[in-house]
Amino acid sequence: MRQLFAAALISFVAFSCASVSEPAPFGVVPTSQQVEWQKMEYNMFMHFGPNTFTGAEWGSGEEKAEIFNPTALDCSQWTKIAKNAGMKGVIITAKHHDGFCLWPNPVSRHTVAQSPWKDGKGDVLKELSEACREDELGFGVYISPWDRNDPHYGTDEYNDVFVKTLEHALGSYGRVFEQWFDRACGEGPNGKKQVYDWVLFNGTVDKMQPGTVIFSDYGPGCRWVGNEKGHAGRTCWSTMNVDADFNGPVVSRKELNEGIVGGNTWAPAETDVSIRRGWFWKESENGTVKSLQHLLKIYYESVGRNSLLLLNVPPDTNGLIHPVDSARLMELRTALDEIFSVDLAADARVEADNVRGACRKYRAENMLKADYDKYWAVDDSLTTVSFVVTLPERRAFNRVQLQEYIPLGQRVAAFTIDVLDEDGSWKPVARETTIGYKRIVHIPVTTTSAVRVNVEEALACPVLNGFALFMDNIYVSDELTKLPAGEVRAASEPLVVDTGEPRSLKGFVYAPKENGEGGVITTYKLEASSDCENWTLVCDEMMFENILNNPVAQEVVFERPIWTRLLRLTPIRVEAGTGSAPVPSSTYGVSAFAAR
Ligand code: FUL
Repeated sequence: MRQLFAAALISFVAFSCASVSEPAPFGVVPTSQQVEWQKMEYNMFMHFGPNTFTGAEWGSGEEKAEIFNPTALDCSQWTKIAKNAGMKGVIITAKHHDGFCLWPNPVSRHTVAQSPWKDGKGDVLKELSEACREDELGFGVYISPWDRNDPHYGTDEYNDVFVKTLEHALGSYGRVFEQWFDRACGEGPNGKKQVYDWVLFNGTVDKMQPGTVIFSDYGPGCRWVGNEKGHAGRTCWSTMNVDADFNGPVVSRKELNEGIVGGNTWAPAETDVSIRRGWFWKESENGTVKSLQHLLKIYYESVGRNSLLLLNVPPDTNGLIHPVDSARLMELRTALDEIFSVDLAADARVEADNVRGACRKYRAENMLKADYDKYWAVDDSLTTVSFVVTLPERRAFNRVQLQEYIPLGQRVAAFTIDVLDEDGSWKPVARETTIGYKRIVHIPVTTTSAVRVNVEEALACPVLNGFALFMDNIYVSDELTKLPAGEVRAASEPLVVDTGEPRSLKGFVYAPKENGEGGVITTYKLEASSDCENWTLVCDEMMFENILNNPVAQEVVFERPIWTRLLRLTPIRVEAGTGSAPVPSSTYGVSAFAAR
């Protein structure tokens, strides 16, 4: 009789579950390639080309191909380091704004084929794509539409040249997981104007590499996070608005940073940031490699905020990753392993207020299992719901990790976390907004036996596939806030450096205030004087390259030293800074530029 009853019960559960439908996808959802892309979490960006040899951030396009001559280039050194660092893919600047191609592009006369490297027979894309395959890493390419070398740039023909460039780069080296379109252009008001055919460009990528994730400011595959400092928004939606011609609409840096709730395209944020001050390797920046603490902060504010981290590690003039950078990457890997190796909730029990159709398939325990495609879901009618995770004993932790099952869309708009106090009451420890693919919430070190997560607002019934608890004993401080503030003054005033007596000056450094207060000087004139009265022009209409996107100290080295006592930098163009970037406002000041 008991057996009969059990059989009846099982068939009842089976019958009732069969009638419970899976949650319908909500809004726009990722393609399977976008889901796989997001699961990569942490990739390597590599800026390499003529700038590596000249020290420029934006090459003029007039550099001679002869300068590109790495003495010991070894792509497998790069991929071994990326792999050991825990990264899953590599994206290289196949063509930066100076137009130089790291592969023998048949429609360009400014490539490795014209360089002395390997007697013009070398091909960085070939070597790197092979090394990526060997080390099971994704291979991606950055190909800049802005081209300061190509003679067609600024004419209708350029778009066709660019399409041929794409076809060749994307058709010659096997699978490409991401195409990086940098929309930067520093031509200025009097420069060349190129109307890009984005429909054609994106269509070409789709034709050559179906499903490849296309990066640009807006997407359509993934979007720029709105700053080059390494911070996604604390609120971070994976949706954006993209027009059919891929030309906008114009979105603010805040919208890039936070996404647009209910946007028409799935275009998650990609956080691109350099391990160094600039994007290209410079001997003088070997001492600026970001500290472990800084990199951990970036990791938490990108991967931990529903974004992918694309960390730039630029090879040096030998064609190798410098030991300072690789050592730091290994420190980061060790720290991440230590923080995330023990999930303190792995052996917990979970009980939710609601389980979809009371069906086992959607049980809350699914959140603790490694199977990505098993999730906890609730009834369609619910957009507020809680679950309680009970630990086998009291445990200490300071990170709560949550994951939404993004193949069905991003839904959660607000949630809180409570912990069980010793007196039996629930104590709130966090109030946040979005979750997305992965959210790592920082809470003070807390010792407890139970955690409660309350979804307080959602666009549709929540669907979560991950919950974990970690103890981080390594990331202790936000060292950025400790940097001394410099002198704050309006960027439009001339900046004068008096070195006290005439001497040989090799160059100067200009550092804008990091949140852009007072504006950022983008173009300037420089004069020199030995008596403070008679000024000689050193250079005019000079540009601080990429300074709006990456407003860090810029070092300008003169072609030959100047004998002078004073330098005067007069701003020609001052532009609004990236005030929306969520960095502490007192991080740096506008410092007067200093002679070296
Ligand atoms: C920017 C470019 O202008 C920089 O040079 C760099 O490549 C960065 C990743 O994107 O927009």
